[in-house]
Amino acid sequence: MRPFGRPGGALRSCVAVVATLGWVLLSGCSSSPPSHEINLFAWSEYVPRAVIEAFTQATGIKVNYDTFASNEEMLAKIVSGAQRYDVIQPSDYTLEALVRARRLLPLDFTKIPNFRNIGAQYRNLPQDPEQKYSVPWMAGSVGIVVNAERIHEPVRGFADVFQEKYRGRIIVVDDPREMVMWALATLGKGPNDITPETLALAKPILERWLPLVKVFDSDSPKTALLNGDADVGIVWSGEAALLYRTNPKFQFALPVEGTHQFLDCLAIPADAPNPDGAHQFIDYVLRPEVSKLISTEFPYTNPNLAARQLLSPEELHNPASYPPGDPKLEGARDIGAVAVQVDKLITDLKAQL
Ligand code: N2P
Repeated sequence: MRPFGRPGGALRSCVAVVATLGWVLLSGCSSSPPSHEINLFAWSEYVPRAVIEAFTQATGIKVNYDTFASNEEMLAKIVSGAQRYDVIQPSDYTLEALVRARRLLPLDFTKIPNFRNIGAQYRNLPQDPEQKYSVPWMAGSVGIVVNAERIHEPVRGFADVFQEKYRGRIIVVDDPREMVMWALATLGKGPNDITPETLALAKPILERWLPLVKVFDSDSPKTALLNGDADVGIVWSGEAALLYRTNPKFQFALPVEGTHQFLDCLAIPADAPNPDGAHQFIDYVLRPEVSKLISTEFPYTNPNLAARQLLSPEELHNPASYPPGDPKLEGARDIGAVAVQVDKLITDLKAQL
């Protein structure tokens, strides 16, 4: 959990990361691990331990799993070169930035036959239009969870969450890009409508909102709701699905102002020490029965349609995992150099808390 009011070092270093990403050399430096290991760098609360162990059982390849809690934290580490990874897990807009900066290895899809399980609507998206560098892991959205035993009025949108009466009862994911998108959504602006001008409009809104928040936590936002530290939250949809599964008093809604759909992917860095092991891992997690296990432990929207067929009716009817009506949501795109300003805005605002 990121403690309240203390922006992480990763956030600060993101400024440098985004500025340097474009010209960092591709050359690696440290010695390669033996080919029976891979280094995986993925979001926390996203890759089941049992899946990693079963992969090692099946292939003899050990997986060293490091976690991150934001795209910016991941980028900072990749660009620093402090550690070389074989498989990383960027979201859409960060995948796009990594492709542009030529930081990724083109995948050999002859080694990933299970890619056939991925639904057409999750392929060839703008961040990787020729589907050269990535395979989808999970999709999802960011929505509102309310503990309906403690909050009795409807909370339909971002503006409903950030009300004075909920001061000290709110948990949000600790993610600058997200927070800016929420504020802009209340002005009718889309997730990619981020410019210095729109940021200036978002600033007074966020100045009002952030002091109301009790907990900023991207790793496990469900926890504050489960333990009663918060009664309302803006969280990853998979976390909301876990809450709903625990107790349907945790109700989920897509914000009326609009939200985006994220697509988290697997990719191989250009300097990966063990690209062959990385391909084996990627193909393994796309097996329907393996992907089903991932969905069951972390119930996001599974882009693997063969795995979806293995899910139970309860899993498929969880409204946070599979929102009724399958709404078409826009994806987040790389916003280039403005990303630095997004991070700075939130870092500065949180420093005042
Ligand atoms: C998993 C977080 C989901 C990441 N713990 C949202 N892109």
